[in-house]
Amino acid sequence: MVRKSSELQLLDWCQATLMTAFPEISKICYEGPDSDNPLSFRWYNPDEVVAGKTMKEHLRFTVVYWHTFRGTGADPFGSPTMVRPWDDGSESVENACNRARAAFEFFEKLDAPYYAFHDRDVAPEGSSLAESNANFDAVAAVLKEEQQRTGVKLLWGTANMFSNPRYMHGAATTCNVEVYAYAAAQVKKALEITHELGGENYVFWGGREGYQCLYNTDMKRELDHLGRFFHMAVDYAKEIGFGGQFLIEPKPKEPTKHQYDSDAAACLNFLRTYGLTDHFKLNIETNHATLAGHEMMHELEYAGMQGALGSIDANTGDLLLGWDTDQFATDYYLTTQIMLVLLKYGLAPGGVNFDAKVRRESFEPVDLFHAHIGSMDAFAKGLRIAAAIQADDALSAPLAARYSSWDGELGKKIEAGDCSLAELEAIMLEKGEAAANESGRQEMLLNVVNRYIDRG
Ligand code: XLS
Ligand code: NI
Ligand code: NI
Repeated sequence: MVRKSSELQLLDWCQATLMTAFPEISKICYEGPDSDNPLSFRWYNPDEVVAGKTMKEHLRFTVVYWHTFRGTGADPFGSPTMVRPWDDGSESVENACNRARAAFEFFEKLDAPYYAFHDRDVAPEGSSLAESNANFDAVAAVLKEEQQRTGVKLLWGTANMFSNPRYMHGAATTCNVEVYAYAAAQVKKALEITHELGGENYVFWGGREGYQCLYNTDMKRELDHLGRFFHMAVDYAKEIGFGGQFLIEPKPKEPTKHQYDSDAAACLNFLRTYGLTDHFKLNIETNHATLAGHEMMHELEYAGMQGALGSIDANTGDLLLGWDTDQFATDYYLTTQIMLVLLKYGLAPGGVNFDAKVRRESFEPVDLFHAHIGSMDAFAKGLRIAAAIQADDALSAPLAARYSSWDGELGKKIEAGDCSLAELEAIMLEKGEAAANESGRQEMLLNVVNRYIDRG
């Protein structure tokens, strides 16, 4: 049974290594929708085939290292709250290695096939770049060993170029050329380790790439530098034979007032301007979409329709708050909408990456399981619902019907670029008035989705 946190705190990690980091928890299994066991899956049945593939293949669930193994529960008003018996709280390499073993026990017990990290999540920053690189190498050796032992794979790696004070003005958009060089070195190393660990993607989230004030910002110069930086990363990946997908993660604000990669449209415009569209796709995050004033489905569709949907950071925000609360998503409407778009465009080599954290009040290790289980189930249920909607053409048939006037001769001519304003004017002068409109049937379609949600 679940232990009380006070008991867990008493566990000495030296003893715990002989035992386990999560001694009270065994592997989480699928028990079906009627199960009352909170430590079981009710909808995520990894080997069940839905829409031609197993759920495991569709969903590619990923645990993030930063929130799940480095999140402390600290906020601007209070100190850390998390109880993590395997972590001695130090910045030593030894502690980092212990933590890595605890993390893999978690991935294994949760049956998560992937994980993702920043360089500085997994290994402590040293007092020089060389020392940081050596620390990263030492922990990467343990990660590799654990990957081999468990079969858990690396979805993506990235470099944290925002926490250290050197990055106060940004990394690839900094006004300080040596900080830019330092960031380049950090990405070079993170690419090498991601490659070494068989990472399937490499992500750039803008960190502090943006501005607080335009009076002190040369926007054009900063964006040119960012474009150069990405080209150098692409060249280096080629040089070392890293074939993973590069991803940019849009976010409109936080920590800067304006982040350059503000939304999918801004990112794609940037990639096109700097000749990078062949090398990058997007990693779309729900909470970032809503901060940008978009629905997640909008951002996914916008990226997908341009062949640029790479991966998702699966979380949710609080619509009453204006910042990135990174909560675990459990809303079936949201997961259904996400899965409708993912079924349309596909997700691999991306994944459903839980860039989400437990609330600071949910401080016990078991809460990490509850959080992931709930969201894995919500995505699995969303997949089932979306697959049923898709199989019945329940949304696509009315959608096609709505545009059917474009399937006639006139529509085809316009779409083929074969028409002028004058020709269209001639047609309408002759007809005198356009054909009558038909209802958009929005309310009916919302009811259709509800019907599929009811059936599960
Ligand atoms: C921050 C981002 C971050 C990225 C990885 O808001 O979501 O967690 O996913 O750098
Ligand atoms: Ni993210
Ligand atoms: Ni985020």
